[in-house]
Amino acid sequence: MLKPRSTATRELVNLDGLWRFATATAVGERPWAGPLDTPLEAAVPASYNDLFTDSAIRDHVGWVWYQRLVRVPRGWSEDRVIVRVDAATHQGQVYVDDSLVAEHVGGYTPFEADITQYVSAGQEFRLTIGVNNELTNTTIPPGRITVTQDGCRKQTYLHDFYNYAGLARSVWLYSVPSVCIEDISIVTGLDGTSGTVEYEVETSAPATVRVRVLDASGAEVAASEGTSGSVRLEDVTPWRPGAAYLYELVAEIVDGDGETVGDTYAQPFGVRTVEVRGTQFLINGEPFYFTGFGKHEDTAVRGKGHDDAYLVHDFQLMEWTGANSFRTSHYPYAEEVMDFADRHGIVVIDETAAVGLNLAVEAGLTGAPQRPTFSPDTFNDETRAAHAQAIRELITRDKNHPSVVMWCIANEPSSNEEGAREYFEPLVELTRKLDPTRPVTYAAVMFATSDNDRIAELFDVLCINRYYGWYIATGDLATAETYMEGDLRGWAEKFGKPLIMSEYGADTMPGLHSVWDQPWTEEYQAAYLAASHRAFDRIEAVVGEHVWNFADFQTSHGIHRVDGNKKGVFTRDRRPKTAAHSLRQRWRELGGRK
Ligand code: BDP
Repeated sequence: MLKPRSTATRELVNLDGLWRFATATAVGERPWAGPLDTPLEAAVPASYNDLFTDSAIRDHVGWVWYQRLVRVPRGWSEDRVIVRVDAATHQGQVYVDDSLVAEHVGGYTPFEADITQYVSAGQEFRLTIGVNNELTNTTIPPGRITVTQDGCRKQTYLHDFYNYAGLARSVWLYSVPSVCIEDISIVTGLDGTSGTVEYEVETSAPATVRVRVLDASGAEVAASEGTSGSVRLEDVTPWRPGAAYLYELVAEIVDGDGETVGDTYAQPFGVRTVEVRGTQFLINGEPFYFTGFGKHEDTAVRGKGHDDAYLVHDFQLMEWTGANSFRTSHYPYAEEVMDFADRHGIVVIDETAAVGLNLAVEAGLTGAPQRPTFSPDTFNDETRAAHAQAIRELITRDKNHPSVVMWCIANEPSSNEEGAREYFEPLVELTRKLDPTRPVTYAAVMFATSDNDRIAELFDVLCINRYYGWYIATGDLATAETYMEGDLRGWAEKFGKPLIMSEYGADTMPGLHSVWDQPWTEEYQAAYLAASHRAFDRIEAVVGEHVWNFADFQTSHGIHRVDGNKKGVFTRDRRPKTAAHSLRQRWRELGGRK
């Protein structure tokens, strides 16, 4: 699916701003059938949860409704009109006046509808979007809805971040010509000083297609004809971590004489290769060492709402610490983030929203008897079908980003449990079929060890999440360091694959200090990271370290959370804790290499 862009043949109208807003409790069954009867307005893009003071809205389980009037530009009478929702978390329904035009499940990937037949150029229509935040055993991520004694529905879930919902990304109206370019796929390679570019252009109807490749200055450096083919770029400038370089592939639908352009779309891309060889992770044939963070889309008031100011600032802070990469824990991030990473040479491990497929963690946290994770009553074939769809949509959206060097298809699944292999094998196959060019990984939970994990051999790179010195050996960093080293050695020796420490971290209250190894203090977080780093540095197969987390973030209530998770190296408002300075020193020295 192409990101909407304005081109010589396409126009784009951004629908962000204030929309009428109401929960289903307030406006009943068919609110789209007329103007929403509500005093409330909600900002788009933003999660709705923290906008209002009414806790009934924050804790609402079910549908909420957004509505606004939209005028179709008067020049669009010959064009097709598309409405595109960048994300509706977790389920969306789009109505144009009284007609349902799109439905979508999955909270972090876009969807769109051709609404040409419902609207007229120059006229206004009523756009209503319903968003449902419910999570069940067959959604990705999963969750559970319970009903309290007084009949109140409550949403619980197995992931450690707040279940923010709503329209957290942009909504667009755009035009395309009646015969248009629907998708472009680009795969690049390096051959000495040349770059190879294989492309495929999908059109809405059979059409004559021409492509041109432009370099960063806009000069044409190659051209080809046909809906698929390959071109060679002599003296190519590769896309490198820390030194981004983007070309554009301009695809055009032309008529018979080649003079009239029916549709045109410019797709940015970078020429780079990714390869796993032995225990090395190679970008453009050179060993790459990941330094950076597991992140979240999370800020005060906006929740998961995308914000360009935070985007710029977060990348500045990452650069300041010497981070060369991050993981989109635990869901696909806004496309603006991916584009920014492409333009600024930041490497991305791109993750699906499959977080919480683990009932052992639930049992550990609640003391309830453990239910099997993979079974007809828990995570089953239907869950896997939703998971497969999440993988498809992630790859469809992000396949052309040079910054994306690996797919992470799940965070902390119960990979040591019976049924894990059967659940994951088809999903890994699917991922490889959809994209044979990128390695595939998952992030392994603490309970999954090199001895009992059942899925590690299916993957190319092993991402390992560990909390020695925090949940285990709390306050005892000498023991933590020994445990960490022993654990990682086990994986390295058994599987011979690259290891990335994809989570390690300690909750830290800014302003709390101690001369001793005292958990929650700023010094402890720095010492915890240093102890972990000593262990990593002794193991050759470790090719990266992503601290958990970049910044403090909101979670659901729990006695182990103090206004959210405090493992941020930065506070929620992006001020550095002590550990940020020590990381900066280490990572700047490492410089992406070891
Ligand atoms: C890991 C999860 C992550 C949590 C983290 C923590 O992958 O989402 O926030 O633990 O406990 O298990 O801080």
